[in-house]
Amino acid sequence: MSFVEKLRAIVGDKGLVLDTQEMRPYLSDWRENYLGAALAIVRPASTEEVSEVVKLCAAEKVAICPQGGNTGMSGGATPQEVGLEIVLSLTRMNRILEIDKVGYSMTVEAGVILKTIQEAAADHDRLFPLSLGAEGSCTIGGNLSTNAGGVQVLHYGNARNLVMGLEVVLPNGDIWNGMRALKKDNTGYDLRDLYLGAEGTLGIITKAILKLWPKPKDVATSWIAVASPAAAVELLSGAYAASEDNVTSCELMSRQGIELVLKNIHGATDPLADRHDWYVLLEWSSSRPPRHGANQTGLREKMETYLGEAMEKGLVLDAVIAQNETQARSFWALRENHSESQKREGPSIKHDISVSVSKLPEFVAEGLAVMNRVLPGCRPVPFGHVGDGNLHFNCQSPPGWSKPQFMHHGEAISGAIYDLVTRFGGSISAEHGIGRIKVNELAHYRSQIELDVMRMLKRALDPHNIMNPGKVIQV
Ligand code: FAD
Ligand code: 2HG
Ligand code: ZN
Repeated sequence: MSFVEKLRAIVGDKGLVLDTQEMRPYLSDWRENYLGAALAIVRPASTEEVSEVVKLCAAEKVAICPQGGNTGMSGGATPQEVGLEIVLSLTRMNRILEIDKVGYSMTVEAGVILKTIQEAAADHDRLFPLSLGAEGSCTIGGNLSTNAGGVQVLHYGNARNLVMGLEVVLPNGDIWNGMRALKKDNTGYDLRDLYLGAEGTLGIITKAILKLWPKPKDVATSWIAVASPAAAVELLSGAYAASEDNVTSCELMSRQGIELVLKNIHGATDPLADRHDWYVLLEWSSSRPPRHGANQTGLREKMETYLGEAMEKGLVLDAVIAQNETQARSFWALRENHSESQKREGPSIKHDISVSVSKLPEFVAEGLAVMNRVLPGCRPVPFGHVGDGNLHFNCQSPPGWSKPQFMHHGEAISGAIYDLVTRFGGSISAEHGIGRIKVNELAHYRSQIELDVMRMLKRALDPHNIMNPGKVIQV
């Protein structure tokens, strides 16, 4: 029997994509940086099928590229060009298996779309707080494998903090059952943490037990013009106490980014009459319903008072607080459409960096100068999660440039930014992971000891290097 026929025997016709046209969407990434090739797209329907497929691949030394919603930003879900791998898509494993309302947990298969999880939690008066622009198409398996961040990390933590148990198929096909709904567990090394953020290079996440939180009942969202990133950081710093610890999002954007969204996204509108250089989207939420009346205020009133005081101090130049959910959503659309509008505008280079929050303003000033020095005429588009010190310090090509023309300068621009990040004691990948795009950078910017330990782990757990080869670390 041929390899493909053996695969068919495990997953059936429904679980196999061989047609060239149908395979195409699985073979390139969201950013269209890579176009890979594969022997087949394999779509198992259960953990047992994943295990059988992996056992077959281990026996025949065929490499596997795990894939969820294929929204990753680092090329980790795209197979290499040689065409000797299979893409193992988890998208048929899309069942929510249990919601434990009392225990605040949800058990899911790896291919469930993030938005489906958020909605299921809300239907049970609970919150699953992971929230990001790709939530309508990314999967929880991909979120956990990239240790995704998003817009509520400053309050709830990133994906690593939102999960209790995992089930993983190991590179030899064994199934590790770590499906324990435990908030505390010190029994030896934490295997769970090993697979979170491993980008499919150590095994395949097939199930997870997620943590839930109370559903917010009082939400205040504002769109704020600030003079500088320093004002944004100071505004956030004071907001923690003013909101009584209810800051759930704080996102920074520049006028350049807003211009791109207004130009490229149908229906986008500027909430403020005048143009400003910098904007903050600030959201406070609480599970306590707003109580109005004598000496009782909801978050909206508290936010109004806080922003009024900040305006008197010169921290805030102008601001509008959303009066309803529709208006809040329109503010969020301006923020969440940054990636899409950059894509529509033309070629861009992304830097998914972090530095400590207090150093962020200085980093931005130096980073903008660096970009303009390396490529005069390029359009810096810094935006992102100011509360995490994590900015997408992106660079849009000068207008009208082709991708090859712009990418010619990619190494010089990124090298200069990563050197600056290193000088600031920051990280060259705060959210999107290493994937394929930053393999050389990881090797350059992490210490020899760290690289040696990572390599030892990879070799021990995946001795034949069949799990997503060429991603994260070269062995
Ligand atoms: P994929 O892209 O399919 O895969 C990502 C990586 O995980 C690959 O290395 C893949 O091999 C591996 N993988 C996937 N599933 C499994 C599995 N079950 N087991 C083992 N390995 C697996 N990221 C953020 O962190 N924060 C953001 O705010 C954010 N916003 C985004 C906005 C947009 C518009 C887009 C397009 C992307 C954004 N991302 C963001 C990037 C991306 O990391 C997330 O969308 C998401 O976590 C990826 O999930 P996915 O299912 O699409 O994974
Ligand atoms: C976000 O925060 C994502 O919107 C994507 O992480 C960032 O496109 C980007 O650079
Ligand atoms: Zn982000």
